[in-house]
Amino acid sequence: MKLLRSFCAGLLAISAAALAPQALAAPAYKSEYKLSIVVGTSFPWGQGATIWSDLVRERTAGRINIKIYPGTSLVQGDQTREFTAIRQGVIDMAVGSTINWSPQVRALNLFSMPFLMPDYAAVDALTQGEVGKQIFGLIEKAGVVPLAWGENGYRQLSNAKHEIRKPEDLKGLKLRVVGSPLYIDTFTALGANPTQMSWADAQPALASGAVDGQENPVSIYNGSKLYSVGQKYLTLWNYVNDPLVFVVNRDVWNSWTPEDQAIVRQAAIDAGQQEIAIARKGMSGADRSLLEGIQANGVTITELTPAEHDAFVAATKSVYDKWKKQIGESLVDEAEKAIAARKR
Ligand code: X2X
Repeated sequence: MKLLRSFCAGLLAISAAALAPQALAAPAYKSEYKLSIVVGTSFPWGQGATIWSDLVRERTAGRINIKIYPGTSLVQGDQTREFTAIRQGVIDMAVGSTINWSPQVRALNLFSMPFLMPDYAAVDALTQGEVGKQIFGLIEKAGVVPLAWGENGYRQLSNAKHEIRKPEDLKGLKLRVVGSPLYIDTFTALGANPTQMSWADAQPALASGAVDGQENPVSIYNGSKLYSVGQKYLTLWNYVNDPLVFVVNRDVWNSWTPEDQAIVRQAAIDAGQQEIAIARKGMSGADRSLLEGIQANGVTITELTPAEHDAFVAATKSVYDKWKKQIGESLVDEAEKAIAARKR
């Protein structure tokens, strides 16, 4: 017995000695951290990533140095693989779209539920409230550290064929959609012919006329100059909004000191707030400069009457009901309640 005890103690001592140097050594910082975004740095989304990177560099006195990779280039433009690449460490950090990560984090489909969020106050009620916290918990559980929310924006419908005012106008239109099955369901319910492709592939497909139209926030439509590839009809229907999430790979996060973690988190929150303000500029209230600029390029901008809007809601109701079950009724119920109780 005595012998066994001393043998075990010996083993423990050996293994402790073997582990100690590794456990005690401070993890090394990388000379550069790769940050992924889908679009370029001139878009509100890319500006948010730039603000975050700059704040982190400044506030850590250069200890954390971030390089931005636009065009989801770290996964060859395949934006629905971005989340997995962050989890695996191919990507260190990202400002990513809820749509692109929804194949891996089912709850993120919430924001793509047709006509769930009628206005910005509704978006904020979700992202800045309890629902947002729950979703961050799920992202964390999926292996990535979420820090703050940003916004790509309300997604609007453009096409090269004719004005769209009612669901019937969508009949037979070939539309590029992002890689989430919920979008296929929504546009199929509306009678269109949706086809999934990455944003990298979408732009040449629009230019060649391989597809008739697409849906994206006005900032992306305008920044990508889609009016110059024949996308002359733009319907503002606010059917979904696409929040962005500022995240870090878990191992990278754990390699930073608590002080640096706090700096990176606060910088993400600050950058997220600024980015949301940039994303919402020029589209409503007194400042409609972005829309006016688009109109000046010969684009017909269509805004729906309440009755026209309701026809789209009715036409997509079955999709809403189906996906409420897929996402989880309790989360969607909570979201509906938070929206009903929002401050306007
Ligand atoms: O692919 C798109 O439509 C874009 C750029 O908006 C996203 O990444 C979700």
